[in-house]
Amino acid sequence: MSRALLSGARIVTLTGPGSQASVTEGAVLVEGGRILWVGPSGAAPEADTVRDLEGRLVTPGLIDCHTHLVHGGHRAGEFARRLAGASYADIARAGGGIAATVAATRAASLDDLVATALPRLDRLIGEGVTTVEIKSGYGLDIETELRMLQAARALGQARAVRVRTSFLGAHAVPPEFKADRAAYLHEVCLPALRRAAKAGLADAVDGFCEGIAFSPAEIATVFAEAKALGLPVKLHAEQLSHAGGAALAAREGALSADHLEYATPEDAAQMARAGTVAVLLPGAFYTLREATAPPVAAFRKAGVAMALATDCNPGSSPLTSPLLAMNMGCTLFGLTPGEALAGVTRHAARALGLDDVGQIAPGFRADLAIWDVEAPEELAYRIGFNPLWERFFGGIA
Ligand code: DI6
Ligand code: FE
Repeated sequence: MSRALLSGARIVTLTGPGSQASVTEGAVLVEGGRILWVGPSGAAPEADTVRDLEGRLVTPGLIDCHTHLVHGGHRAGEFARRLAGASYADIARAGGGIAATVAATRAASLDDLVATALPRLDRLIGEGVTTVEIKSGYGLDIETELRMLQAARALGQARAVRVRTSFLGAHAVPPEFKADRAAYLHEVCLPALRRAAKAGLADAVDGFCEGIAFSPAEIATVFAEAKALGLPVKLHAEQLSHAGGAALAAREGALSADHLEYATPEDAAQMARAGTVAVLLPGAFYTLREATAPPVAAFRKAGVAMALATDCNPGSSPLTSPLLAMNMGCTLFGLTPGEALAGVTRHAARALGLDDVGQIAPGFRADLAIWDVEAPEELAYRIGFNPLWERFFGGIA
């Protein structure tokens, strides 16, 4: 196997405790798609090829751990309605919102879903993303939920990127089941989940715990099925109100609870005990012009790992820039630039239950982003600027 050395780098390994983003001068040795060695350039082992990075910054490849990348249509019309004063919940109650995207997604073929998601995926990849999570949740019938997950898998074949899927059948109650929520859960959501699991289409199970979506008791039913199928869980929790999702996620040992604008210090304490990652989604906070930010200080104090993601979706977060998510995480939520970087690398890996990405250390996958910047803070600091110089996926540029 050939050994490739990247020398003369400034490396942010993200291996330190918490969210330290300290820079070390050095080299990374890659073999067989994995990192074999990290250390000072002068002490590097023999390699077949050597590339001088001339002081460029190397971070782990970015991980976008919460997206709804696969969907039909767009909702630019709703954007205009919200600007004119309608709230996200008003639009949802009037049959727009998620239901509008459900109609467009049901009408889309597998090929359509892949083709329309590819430009969004390419934007993420263009900013150094090497792992992306993609959810279902705009089908809300068995066939379309499965088709969304198939599209997500196809995206992972179409591009050099690792795709992790989450089944999100409990995203909204579709219009045809408004009068019988229990029937939706038992006749559509749970059977779809079983089929997705059997076909190997779901890596995790997600839900939307909210007044306009599902109650903690309803989500618990879905989580019980996930457990029976051996799948990890995660949850959209406390986004628009405090509905009890964060505590449920912690009780169930969820990988992550996501959004969390209305989470409390008590929720933070329970999440810390359970090791549940807080996934912060400033794109949705910004788009919905929310006034209540997630309790970052409480998460920090309790020792909850904080991840950051785009939440790329056609309604509340039409965002395809993890770098802008980092900037917003700092400016809107008060993260430090170091926390923002850990949020799209080390902690995002944890939110997906992955232990071979998100850090630069021997044994980890050689998923790397090389940036034309001097300091890691620059990644979060600039707005609308992309300094990616090169990206390695499994050691391949
Ligand atoms: N919370 C969100 O922000 C997205 N889903 C969710 O549960 C929004 C989905 C949409 O508006 O289409
Ligand atoms: Fe989401």
